[in-house]
Amino acid sequence: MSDDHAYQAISAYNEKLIQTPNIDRIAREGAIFTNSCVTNSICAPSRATILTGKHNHINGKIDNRSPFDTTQITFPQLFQRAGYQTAMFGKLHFGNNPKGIDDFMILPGQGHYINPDFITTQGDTTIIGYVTDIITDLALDWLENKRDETKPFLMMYLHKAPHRPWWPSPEKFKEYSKKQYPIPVTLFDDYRNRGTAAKSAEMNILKDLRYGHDSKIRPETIASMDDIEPFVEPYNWGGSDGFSTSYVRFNDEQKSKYDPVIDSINIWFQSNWHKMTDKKKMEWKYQRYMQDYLGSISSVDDNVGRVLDYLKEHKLDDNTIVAYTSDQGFYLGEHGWFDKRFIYDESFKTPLLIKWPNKIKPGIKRTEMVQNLDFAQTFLEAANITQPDDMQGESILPLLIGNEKDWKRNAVYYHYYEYPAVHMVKRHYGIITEKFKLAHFYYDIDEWELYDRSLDPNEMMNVYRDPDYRKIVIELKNKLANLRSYYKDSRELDLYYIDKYLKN
Ligand code: SGN
Ligand code: CA
Repeated sequence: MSDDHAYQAISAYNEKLIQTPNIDRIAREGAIFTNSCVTNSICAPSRATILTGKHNHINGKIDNRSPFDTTQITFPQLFQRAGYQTAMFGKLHFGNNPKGIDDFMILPGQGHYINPDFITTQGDTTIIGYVTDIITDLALDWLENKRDETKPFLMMYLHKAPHRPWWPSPEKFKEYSKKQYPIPVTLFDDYRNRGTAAKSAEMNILKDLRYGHDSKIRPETIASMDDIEPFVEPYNWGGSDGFSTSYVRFNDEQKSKYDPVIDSINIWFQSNWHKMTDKKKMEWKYQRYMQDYLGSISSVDDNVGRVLDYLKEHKLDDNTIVAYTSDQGFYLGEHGWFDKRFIYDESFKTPLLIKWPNKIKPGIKRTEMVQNLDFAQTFLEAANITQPDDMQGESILPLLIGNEKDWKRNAVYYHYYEYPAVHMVKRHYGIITEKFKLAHFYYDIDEWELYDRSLDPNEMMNVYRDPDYRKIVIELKNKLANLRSYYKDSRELDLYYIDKYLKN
Protein backbone atom coordinates (compact mmCIF):
# COMPACT_ATOMS: atom_id res chain seq x y z
CA MET A 1 0.00 0.00 0.00
CA SER A 2 1.13 3.52 -0.66
CA ASP A 3 -0.15 6.84 0.64
CA ASP A 4 -2.17 9.15 -1.64
CA HIS A 5 -1.42 7.21 -4.82
CA ALA A 6 -3.98 8.31 -7.44
CA TYR A 7 -5.12 5.61 -9.88
CA GLN A 8 -4.50 8.20 -12.62
CA ALA A 9 -0.79 7.69 -11.85
CA ILE A 10 -0.61 3.93 -12.50
CA SER A 11 -0.09 2.97 -16.12
CA ALA A 12 -2.32 -0.11 -15.78
CA TYR A 13 -5.16 2.45 -15.29
CA ASN A 14 -3.95 5.36 -17.38
CA GLU A 15 -0.85 5.91 -19.46
CA LYS A 16 -1.02 9.70 -19.71
CA LEU A 17 1.20 10.51 -16.75
CA ILE A 18 3.66 7.77 -15.84
CA GLN A 19 4.80 4.25 -16.60
CA THR A 20 4.62 1.95 -13.58
CA PRO A 21 5.75 -1.38 -15.08
CA ASN A 22 6.14 -3.15 -11.74
CA ILE A 23 2.78 -2.26 -10.23
CA ASP A 24 1.30 -3.13 -13.63
CA ARG A 25 2.80 -6.62 -13.30
CA ILE A 26 0.31 -7.32 -10.51
CA ALA A 27 -2.56 -6.50 -12.88
CA ARG A 28 -1.02 -8.47 -15.73
CA GLU A 29 -0.59 -11.54 -13.55
CA GLY A 30 -3.90 -11.02 -11.72
CA ALA A 31 -6.84 -8.63 -11.46
CA ILE A 32 -7.36 -4.88 -11.69
CA PHE A 33 -10.40 -3.15 -10.14
CA THR A 34 -11.59 -0.01 -11.90
CA ASN A 35 -14.19 0.93 -9.27
CA SER A 36 -12.41 0.27 -6.04
CA CYS A 37 -13.22 2.99 -3.52
CA VAL A 38 -12.86 4.08 0.09
CA THR A 39 -15.49 4.75 2.75
CA ASN A 40 -13.75 7.98 3.84
CA SER A 41 -11.03 9.57 1.74
CA ILE A 42 -8.39 10.26 4.34
CA CYS A 43 -5.41 8.42 5.72
CA ALA A 44 -5.81 7.05 9.24
CA PRO A 45 -9.57 6.46 8.90
CA SER A 46 -8.96 4.45 5.72
CA ARG A 47 -6.34 2.36 7.50
CA ALA A 48 -8.73 1.82 10.41
CA THR A 49 -11.40 0.63 7.99
CA ILE A 50 -8.95 -1.74 6.31
CA LEU A 51 -7.79 -3.19 9.62
CA THR A 52 -11.21 -3.54 11.30
CA GLY A 53 -13.49 -4.17 8.31
CA LYS A 54 -15.83 -1.52 9.73
CA HIS A 55 -16.98 1.95 8.75
CA ASN A 56 -15.43 4.83 10.71
CA HIS A 57 -18.59 5.69 12.64
CA ILE A 58 -18.35 2.17 14.11
CA ASN A 59 -14.57 1.89 14.61
CA GLY A 60 -14.45 5.49 15.89
CA LYS A 61 -11.42 6.60 13.83
CA ILE A 62 -13.40 9.22 11.92
CA ASP A 63 -10.45 11.53 11.19
CA ASN A 64 -6.66 11.72 11.43
CA ARG A 65 -6.87 13.26 14.91
CA SER A 66 -9.19 10.99 16.88
CA PRO A 67 -7.54 8.12 18.75
CA PHE A 68 -7.83 4.54 17.48
CA ASP A 69 -9.72 2.35 19.92
CA THR A 70 -7.19 -0.41 20.49
CA THR A 71 -9.74 -2.77 22.05
CA GLN A 72 -11.04 -3.47 18.56
CA ILE A 73 -10.15 -6.57 16.63
CA THR A 74 -8.00 -5.97 13.56
CA PHE A 75 -7.52 -8.61 10.89
CA PRO A 76 -3.76 -9.13 11.52
CA GLN A 77 -4.67 -10.28 15.05
CA LEU A 78 -6.85 -12.98 13.53
CA PHE A 79 -4.05 -14.05 11.19
CA GLN A 80 -1.62 -14.18 14.10
CA ARG A 81 -4.03 -16.32 16.14
CA ALA A 82 -4.45 -18.62 13.17
CA GLY A 83 -0.72 -19.33 13.13
CA TYR A 84 0.51 -16.76 10.62
CA GLN A 85 3.74 -14.88 11.16
CA THR A 86 2.90 -11.18 10.82
CA ALA A 87 4.96 -8.09 9.99
CA MET A 88 4.43 -4.42 9.15
CA PHE A 89 6.83 -1.89 7.60
CA GLY A 90 6.22 1.77 6.82
CA LYS A 91 3.41 4.20 7.49
CA LEU A 92 0.59 3.29 9.84
CA HIS A 93 -0.35 6.81 11.02
CA PHE A 94 -2.11 5.71 14.21
CA GLY A 95 -1.23 7.10 17.59
CA ASN A 96 -0.40 3.58 18.75
CA ASN A 97 1.58 0.55 17.65
CA PRO A 98 -0.17 -2.12 15.59
CA LYS A 99 -1.85 -5.06 17.30
CA GLY A 100 -1.33 -8.62 16.14
CA ILE A 101 2.00 -7.86 14.47
CA ASP A 102 5.08 -9.91 15.45
CA ASP A 103 7.64 -7.58 13.87
CA PHE A 104 7.14 -3.99 12.90
CA MET A 105 9.10 -0.87 12.01
CA ILE A 106 6.71 2.01 11.48
CA LEU A 107 7.08 5.72 10.82
CA PRO A 108 5.87 7.97 13.61
CA GLY A 109 2.82 9.89 12.31
CA GLN A 110 3.35 11.06 8.73
CA GLY A 111 7.04 10.14 8.74
CA HIS A 112 9.87 11.78 6.78
CA TYR A 113 11.09 11.22 3.22
CA ILE A 114 14.75 11.67 4.07
CA ASN A 115 16.52 9.99 6.99
CA PRO A 116 13.24 8.78 8.50
CA ASP A 117 12.67 7.87 12.14
CA PHE A 118 11.10 4.50 12.92
CA ILE A 119 9.23 3.08 15.88
CA THR A 120 10.23 -0.56 16.21
CA THR A 121 9.64 -3.48 18.56
CA GLN A 122 13.16 -2.74 19.92
CA GLY A 123 12.67 1.02 20.44
CA ASP A 124 13.09 4.08 18.23
CA THR A 125 15.70 4.50 15.52
CA THR A 126 16.63 6.75 12.58
CA ILE A 127 17.81 5.32 9.27
CA ILE A 128 19.84 7.38 6.81
CA GLY A 129 18.54 7.32 3.26
CA TYR A 130 15.38 7.63 1.19
CA VAL A 131 12.21 6.40 2.84
CA THR A 132 10.79 4.34 -0.05
CA ASP A 133 14.04 2.41 -0.47
CA ILE A 134 14.39 1.96 3.28
CA ILE A 135 10.89 0.57 3.83
CA THR A 136 11.59 -1.94 1.06
CA ASP A 137 14.99 -2.87 2.53
CA LEU A 138 13.24 -3.56 5.84
CA ALA A 139 10.56 -5.68 4.19
CA LEU A 140 13.10 -7.69 2.19
CA ASP A 141 15.37 -8.12 5.19
CA TRP A 142 12.43 -9.53 7.12
CA LEU A 143 11.52 -11.94 4.34
CA GLU A 144 15.11 -13.08 4.01
CA ASN A 145 16.24 -13.22 7.64
CA LYS A 146 13.32 -13.16 10.04
CA ARG A 147 10.65 -15.14 8.29
CA ASP A 148 9.88 -18.51 9.82
CA GLU A 149 9.73 -20.80 6.80
CA THR A 150 7.51 -23.27 8.62
CA LYS A 151 4.69 -20.72 8.86
CA PRO A 152 2.55 -18.81 6.42
CA PHE A 153 3.00 -15.05 6.61
CA LEU A 154 1.10 -11.77 6.39
CA MET A 155 3.25 -8.77 5.58
CA MET A 156 1.98 -5.20 5.37
CA TYR A 157 4.36 -3.13 3.25
CA LEU A 158 3.20 0.48 3.55
CA HIS A 159 4.84 3.37 1.73
CA LYS A 160 4.82 6.96 2.87
CA ALA A 161 5.23 8.12 -0.73
CA PRO A 162 3.70 9.84 -2.60
CA HIS A 163 2.32 11.84 0.35
CA ARG A 164 2.88 15.58 0.56
CA PRO A 165 5.43 17.26 0.78
CA TRP A 166 6.59 15.41 -2.32
CA TRP A 167 10.32 14.71 -2.16
CA PRO A 168 11.50 12.24 -4.80
CA SER A 169 14.90 10.56 -4.42
CA PRO A 170 17.74 12.78 -5.74
CA GLU A 171 18.00 10.74 -8.96
CA LYS A 172 14.28 10.88 -9.66
CA PHE A 173 14.17 14.55 -8.71
CA LYS A 174 16.75 15.27 -11.40
CA GLU A 175 14.99 13.10 -13.98
CA TYR A 176 11.41 14.20 -13.30
CA SER A 177 12.06 17.93 -12.92
CA LYS A 178 12.70 17.97 -16.69
CA LYS A 179 9.32 16.48 -17.59
CA GLN A 180 6.15 18.27 -18.67
CA TYR A 181 2.66 16.87 -18.23
CA PRO A 182 -0.65 17.33 -20.05
CA ILE A 183 -2.90 19.96 -18.46
CA PRO A 184 -6.09 18.36 -17.05
CA VAL A 185 -9.28 19.62 -18.73
CA THR A 186 -10.64 20.86 -15.38
CA LEU A 187 -7.45 22.54 -14.08
CA PHE A 188 -9.11 25.96 -14.30
CA ASP A 189 -12.42 24.83 -12.78
CA ASP A 190 -14.30 27.79 -11.28
CA TYR A 191 -16.67 25.51 -9.32
CA ARG A 192 -19.73 26.95 -10.99
CA ASN A 193 -22.75 24.62 -10.83
CA ARG A 194 -21.31 22.97 -7.73
CA GLY A 195 -22.12 23.57 -4.06
CA THR A 196 -20.50 25.68 -1.35
CA ALA A 197 -18.17 22.85 -0.30
CA ALA A 198 -16.20 22.76 -3.56
CA LYS A 199 -15.97 26.57 -3.60
CA SER A 200 -14.74 26.88 -0.02
CA ALA A 201 -12.23 23.99 0.01
CA GLU A 202 -8.59 25.04 0.35
CA MET A 203 -6.79 22.68 -2.00
CA ASN A 204 -6.47 24.70 -5.16
CA ILE A 205 -3.07 24.38 -6.81
CA LEU A 206 -2.78 28.11 -7.55
CA LYS A 207 -4.03 29.37 -4.20
CA ASP A 208 -3.11 26.69 -1.70
CA LEU A 209 0.08 24.98 -2.84
CA ARG A 210 3.04 26.57 -1.05
CA TYR A 211 6.10 27.84 -2.94
CA GLY A 212 8.53 26.57 -0.32
CA HIS A 213 6.87 23.49 1.10
CA ASP A 214 5.54 22.21 -2.21
CA SER A 215 7.37 23.81 -5.14
CA LYS A 216 10.88 23.78 -3.54
CA ILE A 217 11.45 27.53 -3.60
CA ARG A 218 14.04 28.48 -1.02
CA PRO A 219 13.23 31.13 1.62
CA GLU A 220 16.23 33.14 0.39
CA THR A 221 14.76 33.27 -3.11
CA ILE A 222 11.49 34.64 -1.79
CA ALA A 223 13.31 37.14 0.44
CA SER A 224 15.16 38.48 -2.61
CA MET A 225 11.94 39.15 -4.53
CA ASP A 226 10.27 42.32 -3.41
CA ASP A 227 6.82 41.99 -4.95
CA ILE A 228 5.97 38.36 -4.16
CA GLU A 229 3.31 37.67 -1.56
CA PRO A 230 4.89 37.34 1.90
CA PHE A 231 6.32 33.92 2.59
CA VAL A 232 3.48 32.62 4.70
CA GLU A 233 3.19 28.86 5.11
CA PRO A 234 0.16 28.89 7.36
CA TYR A 235 -0.45 25.47 8.86
CA ASN A 236 1.44 22.49 10.23
CA TRP A 237 4.90 23.96 10.03
CA GLY A 238 5.10 25.81 13.33
CA GLY A 239 5.99 29.13 11.75
CA SER A 240 8.73 27.68 9.57
CA ASP A 241 8.97 28.44 5.86
CA GLY A 242 7.96 24.93 4.82
CA PHE A 243 10.91 24.28 2.55
CA SER A 244 13.31 24.10 5.48
CA THR A 245 11.24 21.62 7.51
CA SER A 246 12.26 18.86 5.09
CA TYR A 247 15.59 20.23 3.89
CA VAL A 248 16.94 20.60 7.41
CA ARG A 249 17.05 16.80 7.74
CA PHE A 250 19.42 16.29 4.80
CA ASN A 251 23.11 15.67 5.45
CA ASP A 252 25.72 17.46 3.33
CA GLU A 253 26.06 14.64 0.85
CA GLN A 254 22.30 14.54 0.33
CA LYS A 255 22.13 18.33 -0.01
CA SER A 256 24.82 18.24 -2.66
CA LYS A 257 22.72 15.82 -4.71
CA TYR A 258 19.53 17.86 -4.47
CA ASP A 259 21.05 21.36 -4.63
CA PRO A 260 21.80 21.65 -8.36
CA VAL A 261 18.17 20.86 -9.25
CA ILE A 262 16.73 23.04 -6.47
CA ASP A 263 19.03 25.86 -7.59
CA SER A 264 17.94 25.67 -11.21
CA ILE A 265 14.26 25.69 -10.19
CA ASN A 266 14.91 28.72 -7.98
CA ILE A 267 16.86 30.64 -10.61
CA TRP A 268 14.11 30.09 -13.16
CA PHE A 269 11.45 31.10 -10.65
CA GLN A 270 13.27 34.25 -9.59
CA SER A 271 13.56 35.63 -13.10
CA ASN A 272 10.18 34.50 -14.40
CA TRP A 273 7.70 34.83 -11.57
CA HIS A 274 7.19 38.56 -12.15
CA LYS A 275 6.18 38.00 -15.74
CA MET A 276 3.69 35.26 -15.00
CA THR A 277 -0.08 35.67 -15.19
CA ASP A 278 -2.22 33.67 -12.75
CA LYS A 279 -2.83 31.18 -15.52
CA LYS A 280 0.91 30.69 -16.04
CA LYS A 281 1.51 30.42 -12.28
CA MET A 282 -1.16 27.75 -12.07
CA GLU A 283 0.43 25.81 -14.90
CA TRP A 284 3.91 26.15 -13.45
CA LYS A 285 2.77 25.01 -10.00
CA TYR A 286 0.91 22.11 -11.59
CA GLN A 287 4.05 21.00 -13.47
CA ARG A 288 6.25 21.27 -10.36
CA TYR A 289 3.64 19.32 -8.41
CA MET A 290 3.44 16.55 -11.02
CA GLN A 291 7.23 16.32 -11.35
CA ASP A 292 7.72 15.73 -7.63
CA TYR A 293 4.61 13.62 -7.08
CA LEU A 294 5.31 11.34 -10.05
CA GLY A 295 9.02 11.19 -9.28
CA SER A 296 8.08 9.90 -5.81
CA ILE A 297 5.80 7.29 -7.37
CA SER A 298 8.50 6.10 -9.73
CA SER A 299 10.55 4.99 -6.70
CA VAL A 300 7.52 3.21 -5.25
CA ASP A 301 7.19 1.34 -8.53
CA ASP A 302 10.89 0.37 -8.65
CA ASN A 303 10.66 -0.89 -5.10
CA VAL A 304 7.46 -2.86 -5.71
CA GLY A 305 9.49 -4.52 -8.46
CA ARG A 306 12.18 -5.49 -5.94
CA VAL A 307 9.58 -7.18 -3.74
CA LEU A 308 7.93 -9.00 -6.64
CA ASP A 309 11.36 -10.17 -7.84
CA TYR A 310 12.22 -11.43 -4.37
CA LEU A 311 9.03 -13.46 -4.17
CA LYS A 312 9.68 -14.95 -7.57
CA GLU A 313 13.35 -15.73 -6.99
CA HIS A 314 12.51 -17.46 -3.71
CA LYS A 315 9.62 -19.41 -5.20
CA LEU A 316 7.20 -17.71 -2.86
CA ASP A 317 5.13 -16.08 -5.55
CA ASP A 318 3.14 -19.18 -6.52
CA ASN A 319 1.37 -19.32 -3.20
CA THR A 320 1.37 -15.67 -2.13
CA ILE A 321 -1.46 -13.20 -2.62
CA VAL A 322 -0.09 -9.78 -3.50
CA ALA A 323 -2.43 -6.79 -3.33
CA TYR A 324 -1.54 -3.20 -4.16
CA THR A 325 -3.71 -0.30 -3.06
CA SER A 326 -3.56 3.19 -1.56
CA ASP A 327 -5.29 4.70 1.47
CA GLN A 328 -7.35 6.81 -0.96
CA GLY A 329 -7.17 8.48 -4.34
CA PHE A 330 -5.85 11.99 -5.03
CA TYR A 331 -6.44 15.00 -7.28
CA LEU A 332 -3.75 15.55 -9.87
CA GLY A 333 -5.02 18.93 -11.00
CA GLU A 334 -8.59 17.79 -11.71
CA HIS A 335 -10.89 20.61 -10.52
CA GLY A 336 -7.72 22.64 -10.00
CA TRP A 337 -6.99 20.56 -6.90
CA PHE A 338 -4.40 18.54 -5.04
CA ASP A 339 -5.30 16.49 -1.90
CA LYS A 340 -8.38 14.29 -1.44
CA ARG A 341 -11.30 14.06 1.10
CA PHE A 342 -14.22 14.65 -1.30
CA ILE A 343 -16.68 12.00 -2.47
CA TYR A 344 -15.85 13.02 -6.07
CA ASP A 345 -14.22 10.27 -8.11
CA GLU A 346 -10.50 11.10 -8.05
CA SER A 347 -10.37 10.91 -4.25
CA PHE A 348 -13.21 8.45 -3.67
CA LYS A 349 -11.75 5.80 -5.96
CA THR A 350 -8.43 4.16 -5.18
CA PRO A 351 -6.15 1.70 -6.98
CA LEU A 352 -6.64 -2.01 -6.37
CA LEU A 353 -4.61 -4.71 -8.09
CA ILE A 354 -4.42 -8.28 -6.81
CA LYS A 355 -2.61 -11.36 -7.97
CA TRP A 356 -2.88 -14.93 -6.75
CA PRO A 357 -1.39 -17.40 -9.21
CA ASN A 358 -3.53 -20.43 -10.08
CA LYS A 359 -6.56 -18.87 -8.40
CA ILE A 360 -7.02 -15.51 -10.14
CA LYS A 361 -6.86 -15.67 -13.91
CA PRO A 362 -4.13 -13.36 -15.25
CA GLY A 363 -5.23 -10.07 -16.76
CA ILE A 364 -8.82 -9.85 -15.51
CA LYS A 365 -10.52 -6.51 -15.12
CA ARG A 366 -13.36 -6.03 -12.62
CA THR A 367 -15.72 -3.08 -12.67
CA GLU A 368 -17.80 -3.83 -9.55
CA MET A 369 -17.81 -1.32 -6.69
CA VAL A 370 -15.57 -2.81 -4.03
CA GLN A 371 -14.32 -0.93 -0.97
CA ASN A 372 -11.42 -0.84 1.45
CA LEU A 373 -14.11 -2.04 3.88
CA ASP A 374 -13.93 -5.43 2.12
CA PHE A 375 -10.21 -6.16 2.39
CA ALA A 376 -10.19 -7.75 5.86
CA GLN A 377 -12.91 -10.24 5.00
CA THR A 378 -11.35 -10.97 1.61
CA PHE A 379 -7.99 -11.87 3.12
CA LEU A 380 -9.63 -13.85 5.94
CA GLU A 381 -11.68 -15.87 3.49
CA ALA A 382 -8.67 -16.47 1.25
CA ALA A 383 -6.73 -17.78 4.25
CA ASN A 384 -9.64 -19.86 5.53
CA ILE A 385 -9.91 -17.92 8.77
CA THR A 386 -13.36 -17.30 10.26
CA GLN A 387 -14.69 -13.78 9.63
CA PRO A 388 -16.12 -12.02 12.69
CA ASP A 389 -19.89 -11.44 12.34
CA ASP A 390 -19.65 -7.73 13.02
CA MET A 391 -17.34 -6.87 10.12
CA GLN A 392 -19.30 -4.73 7.65
CA GLY A 393 -17.72 -5.50 4.30
CA GLU A 394 -17.92 -8.46 1.99
CA SER A 395 -15.23 -10.75 0.76
CA ILE A 396 -14.47 -9.87 -2.87
CA LEU A 397 -13.10 -13.34 -3.50
CA PRO A 398 -16.08 -14.36 -5.67
CA LEU A 399 -15.10 -11.58 -8.10
CA LEU A 400 -11.57 -12.87 -8.23
CA ILE A 401 -12.21 -16.52 -8.81
CA GLY A 402 -15.04 -16.35 -11.31
CA ASN A 403 -18.06 -16.58 -8.98
CA GLU A 404 -19.33 -13.09 -9.77
CA LYS A 405 -22.97 -14.22 -9.71
CA ASP A 406 -22.60 -14.33 -5.91
CA TRP A 407 -21.88 -10.57 -5.85
CA LYS A 408 -25.04 -8.58 -5.09
CA ARG A 409 -23.86 -5.07 -4.11
CA ASN A 410 -25.23 -2.21 -6.22
CA ALA A 411 -24.42 0.84 -4.07
CA VAL A 412 -21.78 1.94 -1.57
CA TYR A 413 -21.80 4.32 1.38
CA TYR A 414 -19.31 7.13 2.00
CA HIS A 415 -18.79 9.45 4.99
CA TYR A 416 -16.11 12.13 5.43
CA TYR A 417 -15.67 13.99 8.75
CA GLU A 418 -12.46 15.98 9.20
CA TYR A 419 -13.78 19.57 9.29
CA PRO A 420 -12.89 22.25 10.19
CA ALA A 421 -9.31 21.27 9.41
CA VAL A 422 -6.54 21.61 6.87
CA HIS A 423 -8.00 21.94 3.32
CA MET A 424 -11.43 22.82 4.74
CA VAL A 425 -13.51 20.11 3.09
CA LYS A 426 -16.93 20.09 4.72
CA ARG A 427 -18.43 16.99 6.33
CA HIS A 428 -20.55 14.94 4.01
CA TYR A 429 -21.98 11.50 3.45
CA GLY A 430 -23.47 9.95 0.37
CA ILE A 431 -24.47 7.03 -1.77
CA ILE A 432 -22.76 5.98 -4.98
CA THR A 433 -24.35 3.70 -7.54
CA GLU A 434 -23.07 2.80 -10.99
CA LYS A 435 -25.03 5.69 -12.52
CA PHE A 436 -25.37 8.32 -9.78
CA LYS A 437 -23.75 9.95 -6.81
CA LEU A 438 -25.85 11.72 -4.18
CA ALA A 439 -24.10 13.57 -1.36
CA HIS A 440 -25.31 15.51 1.66
CA PHE A 441 -23.01 18.24 3.00
CA TYR A 442 -24.51 18.57 6.44
CA TYR A 443 -22.17 20.80 8.44
CA ASP A 444 -21.93 23.89 8.63
CA ILE A 445 -24.21 24.03 5.61
CA ASP A 446 -27.14 21.90 4.55
CA GLU A 447 -26.70 21.16 0.84
CA TRP A 448 -27.28 18.20 -1.42
CA GLU A 449 -25.44 17.37 -4.63
CA LEU A 450 -26.36 14.89 -7.33
CA TYR A 451 -24.11 13.86 -10.21
CA ASP A 452 -25.07 11.86 -13.26
CA ARG A 453 -22.01 9.65 -13.52
CA SER A 454 -22.59 8.49 -17.08
CA LEU A 455 -23.47 11.87 -18.61
CA ASP A 456 -21.08 13.93 -16.49
CA PRO A 457 -18.05 11.79 -15.58
CA ASN A 458 -16.02 14.85 -14.54
CA GLU A 459 -18.72 15.80 -11.99
CA MET A 460 -19.07 19.41 -13.15
CA MET A 461 -22.84 19.80 -12.85
CA ASN A 462 -24.85 19.33 -9.67
CA VAL A 463 -28.28 18.26 -10.97
CA TYR A 464 -29.93 17.92 -7.55
CA ARG A 465 -32.43 20.70 -8.34
CA ASP A 466 -32.98 19.75 -11.97
CA PRO A 467 -36.66 18.71 -12.33
CA ASP A 468 -35.64 15.89 -14.70
CA TYR A 469 -33.91 14.18 -11.79
CA ARG A 470 -36.69 14.59 -9.21
CA LYS A 471 -37.65 10.92 -9.25
CA ILE A 472 -34.04 9.82 -9.02
CA VAL A 473 -33.43 12.08 -6.03
CA ILE A 474 -36.38 10.53 -4.17
CA GLU A 475 -35.24 7.01 -5.01
CA LEU A 476 -31.63 7.66 -4.03
CA LYS A 477 -32.57 9.40 -0.77
CA ASN A 478 -34.55 6.32 0.20
CA LYS A 479 -31.70 4.05 -0.71
CA LEU A 480 -29.27 6.24 1.19
CA ALA A 481 -31.45 6.15 4.31
CA ASN A 482 -31.52 2.36 4.03
CA LEU A 483 -27.75 2.18 3.67
CA ARG A 484 -27.27 4.47 6.67
CA SER A 485 -29.42 2.21 8.78
CA TYR A 486 -27.88 -1.00 7.34
CA TYR A 487 -24.41 0.22 8.36
CA LYS A 488 -25.77 1.62 11.66
CA ASP A 489 -24.95 5.25 10.89
CA SER A 490 -27.39 7.98 11.95
CA ARG A 491 -28.05 11.66 12.51
CA GLU A 492 -27.39 11.08 16.23
CA LEU A 493 -23.91 9.75 15.42
CA ASP A 494 -23.22 12.68 13.06
CA LEU A 495 -24.02 15.08 15.89
CA TYR A 496 -22.07 13.03 18.43
CA TYR A 497 -18.94 13.16 16.28
CA ILE A 498 -19.30 16.90 15.59
CA ASP A 499 -19.62 17.58 19.28
CA LYS A 500 -16.65 15.37 20.18
CA TYR A 501 -14.48 16.95 17.47
CA LEU A 502 -15.26 20.51 18.48
CA LYS A 503 -14.47 19.76 22.13
CA ASN A 504 -11.00 18.38 21.29
C1 SGN B 1 -0.77 16.78 6.02
C2 SGN B 1 -0.66 17.42 4.64
C3 SGN B 1 -2.05 17.69 4.09
C4 SGN B 1 -2.82 16.38 4.09
C5 SGN B 1 -2.87 15.81 5.49
C6 SGN B 1 -3.60 14.51 5.62
N1 SGN B 1 0.14 18.59 4.73
O1 SGN B 1 -1.34 17.69 6.92
O2 SGN B 1 -1.92 18.22 2.79
O3 SGN B 1 -4.13 16.57 3.63
O4 SGN B 1 -1.53 15.60 5.93
O5 SGN B 1 -3.04 13.54 4.78
S1 SGN B 1 1.77 18.38 4.76
O6 SGN B 1 2.28 19.23 5.78
O7 SGN B 1 2.09 17.00 4.99
O8 SGN B 1 2.25 18.79 3.46
S2 SGN B 1 -3.23 12.03 5.16
O9 SGN B 1 -2.87 11.25 3.97
O10 SGN B 1 -2.38 11.74 6.26
O11 SGN B 1 -4.65 11.89 5.47
CA1 CA C 1 -3.27 9.37 2.57
